[in-house]
Amino acid sequence: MKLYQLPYSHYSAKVSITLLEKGLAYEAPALDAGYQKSPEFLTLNPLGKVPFLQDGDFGIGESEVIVEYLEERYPHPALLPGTPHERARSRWLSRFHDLYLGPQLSTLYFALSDGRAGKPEFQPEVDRLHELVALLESQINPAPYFLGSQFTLADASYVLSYWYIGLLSKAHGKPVPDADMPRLVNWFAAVKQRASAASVLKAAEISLAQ
Ligand SMILES: N[C@@H](CCC(=O)N[C@@H](CS)C(=O)NCC(=O)O)C(=O)O
Repeated sequence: MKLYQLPYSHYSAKVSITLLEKGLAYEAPALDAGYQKSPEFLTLNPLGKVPFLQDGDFGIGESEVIVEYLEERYPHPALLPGTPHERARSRWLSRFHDLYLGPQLSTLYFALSDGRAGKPEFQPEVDRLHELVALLESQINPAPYFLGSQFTLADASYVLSYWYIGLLSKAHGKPVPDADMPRLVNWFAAVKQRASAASVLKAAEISLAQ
């Protein structure tokens, strides 16, 4: 399998963690930032976004679609819980990440280099991140993972994004204190022990330090 990804992309991290958790062998070529818009890549993924997975002659984009595909195609170990209610809950958390928290983190990330950071008119975007973190905090009760003792796709979604919550809220001058997200803090303490999460976090740190 070949995963087109960027090590600092929170959507890519979700797929890398899923592949690692399932013990699936894959290659991840080093890509330059902006490779997503190259003609070569656009023929694979016309949306021009990573992650994109090539599995034999089958290629698919969009992180959540990719991990759901992997779950169906390679069901062991399972990364969705057993009951319909739990599965819906896991998917709700993944959806909340992809539609709300993830894009807000992207907004804050790009603002650091496009001149918007620090401007008074940008402050609502920073406040919005705090609101989304509070909302997420109100929706979880980790034990130690979001759905209990089983690590699921929902957990995979948030590993790199949790790290970005700290990094970006601080960079924008309004850190989210641990006291505002005690459940997430406890969740991350468990999640970062996993080899999959540790390796993806390390790769992101290295790539952002370059
Ligand atoms: N909904 C997409 C979002 C993917 C995404 O936004 N990827 C970013 C990197 S984090 C990207 O490739 N952006 C390039 C662009 O939009 O031009 C997913 O879940 O895969």
